[in-house]
Amino acid sequence: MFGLLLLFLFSISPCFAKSDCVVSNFQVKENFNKTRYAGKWHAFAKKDPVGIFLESNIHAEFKIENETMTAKATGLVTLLPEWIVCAEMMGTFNNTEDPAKFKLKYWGAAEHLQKGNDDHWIIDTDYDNYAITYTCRKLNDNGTCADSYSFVFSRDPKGLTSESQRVVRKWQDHLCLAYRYRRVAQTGACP
Ligand code: RTL
Repeated sequence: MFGLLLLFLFSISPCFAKSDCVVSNFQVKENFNKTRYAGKWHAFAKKDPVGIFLESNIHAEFKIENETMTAKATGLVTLLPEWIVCAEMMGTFNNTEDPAKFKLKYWGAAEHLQKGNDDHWIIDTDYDNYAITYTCRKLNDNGTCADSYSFVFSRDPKGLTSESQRVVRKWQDHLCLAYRYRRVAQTGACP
């Protein structure tokens, strides 16, 4: 009986939101408010997708332009072993029926940079300190993700408080990406 009660308590508490790794079951931020999300964010950690990706010194500035969120992101990318650039990327977040789920259409300021249209989910944010985003590019037949990337963003370029890091770690677990993140170096390259 006590065990059942514990099980019930755990299952209703979002902080203990264990998931089955099925992407469509992942929780996202409730009543996401893009106006509060606007402004500058610095990448604190990331989990990479397959292939070439933004490497370090990643930061992004989000704006709202007549109800639509847009962003300009910058980060270091190695295009070829001897060709490392600060990539300036633009993005438009097209709304979907869920206010925390977007279709991110992105392209580079330079023609040779990657273009794409990725799902972009805001998993959690407190707007003032941290945000965690998630993208699945390719689903497995069982609904889990075969190719994902995820960012942990911080308002403070110096990093996240241990309290924010604790919250973020729970969400990384929820996304079935625990221990798959690497810190993003912020060395002042790509200002
Ligand atoms: C993030 C949020 C802010 C706006 C944009 C984003 C994604 C950028 C990506 C860039 C990839 C660039 C590559 C360039 C090499 O050709 C999610 C940071 C646009 C995915 C791989």
